[in-house]
Amino acid sequence: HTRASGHSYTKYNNWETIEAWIQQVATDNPDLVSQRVIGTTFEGRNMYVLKIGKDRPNKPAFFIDCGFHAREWISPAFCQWFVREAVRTYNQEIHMKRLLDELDFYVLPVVNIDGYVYTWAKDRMWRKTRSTMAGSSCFGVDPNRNFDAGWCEVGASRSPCSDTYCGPTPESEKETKALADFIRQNLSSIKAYLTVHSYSQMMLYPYSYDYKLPENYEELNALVKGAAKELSTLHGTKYTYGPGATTIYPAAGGSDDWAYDQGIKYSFTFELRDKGFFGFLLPESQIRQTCEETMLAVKYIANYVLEH
Ligand code: ING
Ligand code: ZN
Repeated sequence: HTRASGHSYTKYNNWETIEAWIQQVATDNPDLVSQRVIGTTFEGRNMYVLKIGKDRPNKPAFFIDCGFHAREWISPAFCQWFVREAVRTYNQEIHMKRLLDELDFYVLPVVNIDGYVYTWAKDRMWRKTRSTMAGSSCFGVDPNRNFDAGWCEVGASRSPCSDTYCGPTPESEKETKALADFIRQNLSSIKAYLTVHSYSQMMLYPYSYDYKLPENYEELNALVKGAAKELSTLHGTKYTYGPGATTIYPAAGGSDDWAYDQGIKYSFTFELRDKGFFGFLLPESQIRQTCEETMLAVKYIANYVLEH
């Protein structure tokens, strides 16, 4: 069922199609899915969060966002896939039923909508938001350098023309402010945070803004080690894992570090396929396999979170 005109889970969908799909998936699955607008982007587009789970009081929650960086198209594709698999398998798989009976998933399918639209219309390799700055002719802030976690201290730039521009202040972007406000408002229920990026096949956890390790470092490492092993069982895809600073590069202002410091002890960044052959231009023919294997990792982590 669940169809919005032109929408496909095995193609990259433009924002108009994703927005119609959000309405449709909520309308078609009223017992499991609800939708709300958590803010608007710089250019005035609605930002949506889908809540997926069986309605029950005092449920813990798992927050997942996609589409921080405009050109990482596999990321929004994964969020759409996740929602479809959740509603499709609820009545077929005891594991998914248990997850949705006992957890709520908040899914934000595209954070940086303006940037995503820009990659469809003008520049496929755009990364940042599309905000304008007084005194600069360059556009946009890197949303993953814009959170208040060691803000702009390392791996970020104060130059508005840089691709890693941290912005004039933390949460200067309407998009990051809306996301941070939503998490602050739901902090008592949110037990896990996952932000989905591409590419390089990595599972990262805090910290990226510093070489210090999180207090539950050993637990997080064992957890992503298990998730990476689980992911690899499907197609043999290899993921590396570890703290952001030493596994990918030191970078301040990222959302996973911020969420962790808010008290969300299970906080991750996934970097999906591939390892650079196609890079951001991952062919549509790889959407299915990428999303299927990533589902295994996300379900593995969700199960763990549920039991702890
Ligand atoms: N990688 C992330 C980036 O924003 C990252 C890596 C993760 C940085 C967590 C900081 C914190 O640069 C991509 N591909 O965007
Ligand atoms: Zn990214």
